[in-house]
Amino acid sequence: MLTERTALIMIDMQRDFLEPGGFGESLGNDVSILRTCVQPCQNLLAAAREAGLMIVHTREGHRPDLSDVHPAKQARCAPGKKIVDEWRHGKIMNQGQPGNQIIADLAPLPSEPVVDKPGKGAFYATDLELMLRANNIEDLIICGVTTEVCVHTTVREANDRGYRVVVPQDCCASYFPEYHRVSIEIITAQGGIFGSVTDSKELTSTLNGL
Ligand code: TIU
Repeated sequence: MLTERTALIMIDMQRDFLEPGGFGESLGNDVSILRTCVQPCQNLLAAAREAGLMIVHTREGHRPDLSDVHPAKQARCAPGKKIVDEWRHGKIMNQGQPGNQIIADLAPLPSEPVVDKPGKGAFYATDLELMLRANNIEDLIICGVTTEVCVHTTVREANDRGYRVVVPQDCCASYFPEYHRVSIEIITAQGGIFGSVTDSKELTSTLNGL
C-alpha cells in the first residue's frame, strides 16, 4: 500500500494544542496527555523523510481580522479566551502567533508544505486536495491531534474524495483517552468503513524496507 503515491499528513501538531497556554488548555483540557503521540510521530516522520514520501503539515488557525471565523465556532469558546483573544502565549489560534507554530520536535522542513486550515478538516477551505492531486497522491497516512476531532474529520473528508487512508494509532492522541480508543475503533469497525488502522512501528518498518 505504501508507494510513491503515498503522502503523510500530520494534523495540527502545534503549540496551541500540545503546550500549556494555548487553545487546547483554554478549553479546559490537560494538554500533557497529547505528548504520548510525539515520539511515535517523530519516528514516523523520520522514516517518511528517509523513504521520500510527500509530507504535509497542517495547523488550525485564523486570520487576525477574524474574517475566517464562523460565529458558530467562536461561540464555543469561553469569554476572554475566544479565537484571537490575547492569552498566555499570544493570540489564541491565530496564524503567525507562537501558539500556531508546529512544536519544535516535529518542525517541518522547508520542502514540506504547511497547510493553514480554518476548520477541523484539512480539506475544508484549503488547497490540500490540489497539492495531493498535483503530486499524483492516492494513499494517505493521516495522524496528529486530536483523534476524534481534526484527525477523524480529515480521514472522513479524504475517504469521501477517493483516497485510501491509514491511521497509525499511536501517532494520534486525544485529551480524552477513551475518545481516542473509540475513534480508532470506529475507523476499524465494519471492515474499515472509511479507513484502516496501523501503528508507527509497523509503518516505519515498511517504510524502512522501501
Ligand atoms: N478541541 C479538540 O479536541 N480539537 C480541536 O479543536 N482541533 C483539532 O483537533 N486539531
